[in-house]
Amino acid sequence: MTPTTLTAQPFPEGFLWGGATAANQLEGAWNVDGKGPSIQDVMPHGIMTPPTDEPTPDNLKLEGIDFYHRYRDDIALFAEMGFTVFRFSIAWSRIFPQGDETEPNEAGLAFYDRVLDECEKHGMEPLVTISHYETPLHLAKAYDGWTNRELIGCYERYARTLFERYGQRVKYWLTFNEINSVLHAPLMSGGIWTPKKQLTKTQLYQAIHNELVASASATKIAREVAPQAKIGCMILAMPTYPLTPDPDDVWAARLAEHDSYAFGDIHVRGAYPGYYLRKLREEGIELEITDADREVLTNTVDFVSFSYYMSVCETADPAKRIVGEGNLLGGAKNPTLPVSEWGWAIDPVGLRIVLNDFWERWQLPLFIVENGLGAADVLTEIDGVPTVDDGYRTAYLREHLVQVREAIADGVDLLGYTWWGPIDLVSASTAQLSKRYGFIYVDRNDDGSGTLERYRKKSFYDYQEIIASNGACL
Ligand code: BGP
Repeated sequence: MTPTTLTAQPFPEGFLWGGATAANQLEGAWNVDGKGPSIQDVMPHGIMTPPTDEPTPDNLKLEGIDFYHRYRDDIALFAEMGFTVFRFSIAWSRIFPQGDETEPNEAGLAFYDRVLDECEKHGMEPLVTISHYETPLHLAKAYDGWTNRELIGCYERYARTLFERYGQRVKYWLTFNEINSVLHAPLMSGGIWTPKKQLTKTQLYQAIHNELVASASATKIAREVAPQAKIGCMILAMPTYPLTPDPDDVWAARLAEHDSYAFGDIHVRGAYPGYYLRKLREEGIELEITDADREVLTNTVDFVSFSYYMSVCETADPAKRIVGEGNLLGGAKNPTLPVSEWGWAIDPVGLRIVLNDFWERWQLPLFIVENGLGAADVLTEIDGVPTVDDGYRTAYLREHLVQVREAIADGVDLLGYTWWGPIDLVSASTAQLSKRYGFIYVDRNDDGSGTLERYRKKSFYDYQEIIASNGACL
C-alpha cells in the first residue's frame, strides 16, 4: 500500500458531481434566434491560426454538436450518469448580439430558461460561466476587445441582465473562464483583435486590468441583484515544478506560478499583490487604474474555481528548456511524466498539489470545474451496440479522483468536480472534434460529416458508478 492511500476519506455529503461545457464548443446555431457572431465563429482552426474576417463553412463550431436543438436529450443523458451539477456558459452574443446594445435579445434569454428548466427537472445544480471565450465579434473588431475600458460597461450590462433573469435559479456563477489565459491567448480569452505579435505589453496588461475590474464589478452587481448567488473566479491552474533543485530554477518556477496566483490573489484579496506591481514596474508597464477601479476590486469572490489538465516545469537556464509540443502555454517538458496524444502531461498528483496550494493560499471553498482527457476515440461495437472502449479515460478519471479524495483528506474544502466535455464537443485549441473528451460519443467528424447521433462510451458507466457511490468505489 502506498502512503497516499492511508488517509483516504470519503467525499463529503452533497459533493457536486458533473460535467462542464462552453456554449461555443457545443451549441452550434451560431446565427439562430438573433444570435450575433462571436470571435469563435471566425476561429475555424483553433488558437494557433489567425481568425478569418467572416464565419467560414469549415468552422465546426458553427454547428457544434447541435446542443441548441438537442439540449433536452443531452441533459437527460447527463442525468442518467447521475450528475448533480452541470456547468455551461451563456453565449454573450445570444444575449447582446453586438455586445454594446442596451436591450437584450429575448430569444437568447429564453433558450437558457429552457436549459435551466431541464436542469431543474433532473435535480441538477447549474453552474454558469458568464464569459467563456465568447466575446461578441463586434466588441473584438470595433473596440479591440478588453484593451478598451468600454468593455467593462458592456460586460456589466450583460452580467446584470443574467443576474436579474436567472439569479433566483442559479446559485453558482463564474465571471470569466480561465481569466489568466489572456496572457497566452489574447484573442480567445481577451477578445483582442490586434494580433498577438503586435500587441504591446501595456495593452495586454490593461486588458487584464479591465477584465479584473469587470469581474469584481459583476460580483458587486450580484450582491445587489441576486444576494443568494455565489460568485467564483476561474483560473487555469498549471502547477510549475522546478526542472532541477537549483534554487534559480525553483525561483523561475515560482515566478511562473505568480502569473496565475496574481489572478486569484486579486479576486480573493481585492488588490494587486506586491510581486505583480513589481513586475509591472520592472517591465515599464504603466496602467490606467482609477480610484474607482481600486474600490471595485474590493468586491471579492465567494469561491475559487479552476481547470486542471497538466503541470509543467520551469528553469532559469534557457538551454535546458525543452518545450513539450502540448505545452501551448509555455513551460519546459517534465521528463518524468507520460503525455496524452496531444502532448499534455498527465499528472494526477499535480491536482492534489494545486488543491492544497490554493486552499492554503486563499482559504476559500474550491471547485474543480474542468479536468479531462482528450483522446482520438474509435467507435466500435460491443454486443451489437455502438460504443467506445475507453478504459484509458476511466483510468485518467480514477487516478485524478483518487488525488482529489486525498486532498479532501488533507483538509481542502471542495465543492465539486465537473469533468471537461462530458459529451464530445469541439476542442478550443484545435477547433476539431477528433480530440474527444466525452463519456458520450458524438458522431461528427473533423470534415463536418456524421449523423450527430450520441452513443454511451464505456466510461459513461464507470463515471455513473463513481457518482452513485459518491466516490467510494474508486
Ligand atoms: C480549457 C478551456 C475549455 C476546453 C479545455 C480543453 O482551457 O476552458 O474550453 O476546451 O481547455 O482544451 P482543448 O479543447 O483545447 O483540448
